[in-house]
Amino acid sequence: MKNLLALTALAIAVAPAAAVPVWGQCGGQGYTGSTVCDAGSTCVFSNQYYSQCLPGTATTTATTTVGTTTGTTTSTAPPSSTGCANRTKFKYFGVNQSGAEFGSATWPGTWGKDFIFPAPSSIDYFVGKGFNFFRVPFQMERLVAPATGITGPFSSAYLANLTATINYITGKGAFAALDPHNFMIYNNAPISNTADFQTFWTNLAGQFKSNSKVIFDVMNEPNGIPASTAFALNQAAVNGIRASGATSQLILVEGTSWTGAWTWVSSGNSAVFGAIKDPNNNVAIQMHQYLDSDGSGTSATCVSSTIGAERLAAATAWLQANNLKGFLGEIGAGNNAACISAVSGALCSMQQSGVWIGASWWAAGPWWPADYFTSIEPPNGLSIAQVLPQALLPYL
Ligand SMILES: *[C@@H]1O[C@H](CO)[C@@H](O)[C@H](O)[C@H]1NC(C)=O
Ligand SMILES: *[C@@H]1O[C@H](CO)[C@@H](O)[C@H](O)[C@H]1NC(C)=O
Ligand SMILES: CC(=O)N[C@H]1CO[C@H](CO)[C@@H](O)[C@@H]1O
Repeated sequence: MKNLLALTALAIAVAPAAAVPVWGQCGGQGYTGSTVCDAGSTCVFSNQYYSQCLPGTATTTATTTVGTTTGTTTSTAPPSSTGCANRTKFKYFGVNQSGAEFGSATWPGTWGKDFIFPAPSSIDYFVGKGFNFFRVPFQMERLVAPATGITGPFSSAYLANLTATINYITGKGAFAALDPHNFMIYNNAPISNTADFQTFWTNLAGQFKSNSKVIFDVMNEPNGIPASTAFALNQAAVNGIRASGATSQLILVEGTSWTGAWTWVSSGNSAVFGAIKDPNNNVAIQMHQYLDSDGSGTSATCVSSTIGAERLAAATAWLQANNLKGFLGEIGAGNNAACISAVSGALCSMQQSGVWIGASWWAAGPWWPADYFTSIEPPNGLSIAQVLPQALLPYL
């Protein structure tokens, strides 16, 4: 009801100018532009500061049932890609494969007790569905021991298992992203030495330089550091990777503040990451986005059925304005109608934007508890029954 009143008020207050394209802003406090959306989309109240043109016809007070989950939701986003006109498919689409980074701060830890590598059967499952991307997190301290530091030699046993996983994935024709899942923290201290970090990446990329299906994901979710520091470390890594002779593979850089898409501007990342330079011109900006109220990915309740597209809108506009490519390395949400619509809306907005080249669900992995709300580990992870067929497979 509140939504309808807000829309009515907006329509009266502002004389319509040219229509707003889908996903554009169409209202909000201080907004003076058009409140009329292009044909096929509707102006939907998001919050007091923001209304947005979303695909479809407004059903802001309707009760909608999506798929087999019943529930009351204010759905406007399409439950499948059939409602997502003129989309461009992702080049990379898949899941995170969690396990090797488990057992945080247990170094080196014991295989099978503190950490594990992804199951080949799980990789087969997703390749069989048509996915072609896996993000493989690992813990740096297991690869390069604190005793010798990040420029030291690799643990041959951990590297061998990591390489076996990567080679298994790429042997199936899919892409594998190497993901040091360290938040820009190593051995309990922030990574700050750009030269050392560059050397770490020259060494690691050197191990994989002849595998064209490997992707280098510089660092998972830096946080607690200025955007400019995160940028300098990422730029050093790009330089180090190319210096190793790995000149063709995609590199993914991540900003501070957990590389959140919805905080890309407020974190300061937007002010610095536009300057990223890759001599081989194959770099993309990796961002993460969860759809719960604090954006942490810890609650199965989504803010609304349209929150996915809304939280990505500013980041998408930044990518477009800076002529950069984006990669949504983590998205995850609950197994319910509102979240399924929100995820679908997010992926639709990305595929319509022309600037997002990939996405991956958080997460598969053999050790997620049965009730972990975004587990997509086959056969029974909670995201398998509904999220997978209704919100992910339509965007292949
Ligand atoms: C999709 O693209 C075609 C061709 O450019 C265009 O005619 C059509 O209007 C577009 N549809 C929507 C819904 O944007
Ligand atoms: C590597 O994997 C094998 C099993 O395939 C296991 O026995 C070994 O402990 C693992 N080592 C490390 C360091 O992961
Ligand atoms: C929802 C979720 O599990 N998010 C996780 C994403 O990855 C980071 C790093 O492992 C975790 O801290 C989050 O909990």
